[in-house]
Amino acid sequence: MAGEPQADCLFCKIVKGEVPATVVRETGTTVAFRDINPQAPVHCLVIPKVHYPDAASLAAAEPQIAADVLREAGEVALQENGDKGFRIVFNTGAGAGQTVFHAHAHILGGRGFNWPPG
Ligand code: D5M
Repeated sequence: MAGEPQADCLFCKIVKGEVPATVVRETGTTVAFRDINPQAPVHCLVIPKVHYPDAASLAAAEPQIAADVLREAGEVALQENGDKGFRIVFNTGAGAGQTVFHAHAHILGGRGFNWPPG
């Protein structure tokens, strides 16, 4: 069923505590943890506890939870990087570099960023 945990999903396993992660914040609907392969001094992921393959499908099915992810992105940035600014990235689809197919927001901070992004 849509949103149900997937047995073969790494981030569902983090939600269930079956795979360890350095959790920095948790709410009823989201978990935020440090990225294992940081691309900036601050690099956290915010994921919904429900399973959707990407941010767009999450937003279509569960707009309130998608809003929760965005709100938590701001809270994580504030907690980890103060008010110095941050970048939110939603890689969506393999062609855009997505490698884990459970919706997640990258929260990046602590350095400068280029535009257009790479
Ligand atoms: O980003 C997927 C991200 O997930 C990538 O930056 C590495 C991160 N990752 C993968 N495994 C783990 C674990 N176990 N803990 C923390 N972070 C992890 P994507 O947008 O799909 O390319």
